[in-house]
Amino acid sequence: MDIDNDVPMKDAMEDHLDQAIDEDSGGGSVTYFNNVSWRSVSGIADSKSSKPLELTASNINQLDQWIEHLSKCQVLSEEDVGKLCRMAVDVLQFEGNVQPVSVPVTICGDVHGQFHDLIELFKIGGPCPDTNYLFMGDYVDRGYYSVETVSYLVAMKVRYPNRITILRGNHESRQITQVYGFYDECLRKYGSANVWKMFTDLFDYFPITALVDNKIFCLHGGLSPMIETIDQVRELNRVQEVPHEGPMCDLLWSDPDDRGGWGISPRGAGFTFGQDISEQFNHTNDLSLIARAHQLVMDGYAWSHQQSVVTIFSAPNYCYRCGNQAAIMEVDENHNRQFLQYDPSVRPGEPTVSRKTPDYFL
Ligand SMILES: [Mn+2]
Repeated sequence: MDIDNDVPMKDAMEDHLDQAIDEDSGGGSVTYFNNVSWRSVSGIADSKSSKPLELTASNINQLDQWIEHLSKCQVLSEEDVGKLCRMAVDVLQFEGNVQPVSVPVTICGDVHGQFHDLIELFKIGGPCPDTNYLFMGDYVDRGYYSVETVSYLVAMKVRYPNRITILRGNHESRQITQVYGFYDECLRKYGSANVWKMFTDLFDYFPITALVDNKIFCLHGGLSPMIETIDQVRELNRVQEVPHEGPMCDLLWSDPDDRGGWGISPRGAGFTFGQDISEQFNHTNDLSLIARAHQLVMDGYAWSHQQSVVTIFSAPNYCYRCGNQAAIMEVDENHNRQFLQYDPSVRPGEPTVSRKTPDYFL
């Protein structure tokens, strides 16, 4: 794959500069490509099993080979992606809408196809499966290596299902990936939309939230005016494309805000929610914290609502030009929290971008 021939990210994104870089639009302002043909590809869920995938010696051997290959930032064959996605369905379909997670665990935010920075994340946080990980979505779009990034994380999930949790972000969606890069990347790297179809079908099975030791509620976006209790999240039917509105949409799209109460989101999907909302939700559900991702924060993490909510963003120098640090949050056996910050990994041949972003841009 000759990455040098790609249109620079900067040019590819000019069309979207009217929107703030961290505020993807979920509303009707984008045009979707309705003429792509993907429905003819056989579905990855056609042979869904009635019980969770058993890790046989041959499965493990295959997965270890794929992980080794992917760790060098090399894509799997289309056939192997199909096998991987079918295995992943038989892991993820048995997880809950609110997937229980135990401490210790390291909680991570958006990655957005920045594969080399994901490898840096595992260097900073410790290798999986020695360290338990919880990723809060947005693996694809924006960066150059969405295919490698999501293939790697899904392979790790299937290989170490109890060591890594991967939630769904608003970019794990058929519609959003057609606008922000993953669809085009699949076409470029595979010559057809088949791999995109397989992954976006798989995304329907990703859990939408996780609950760390019954105390830290983790999700990509934020709260919903239609959800008061965590049990209400458990009742949702999550196996579908991310809807344009409603509770599942809100969980993947909403943002905390300085204003109290519910507000209209500038993203065109989800809501903004104030400190009163966060405090009520944490009180009702006996939580200590809401951990979420979804927004670029310059230090890689940011507190809101007097430490009721934390935002974690794990794509350093987002879009190769934002100049932000990335962070992950370690939660130890005693629920002590520690943030680990990191800068972009340096790699030859990548565009060099100033770390300093002018104020007017953000
Ligand atoms: Mn997001």
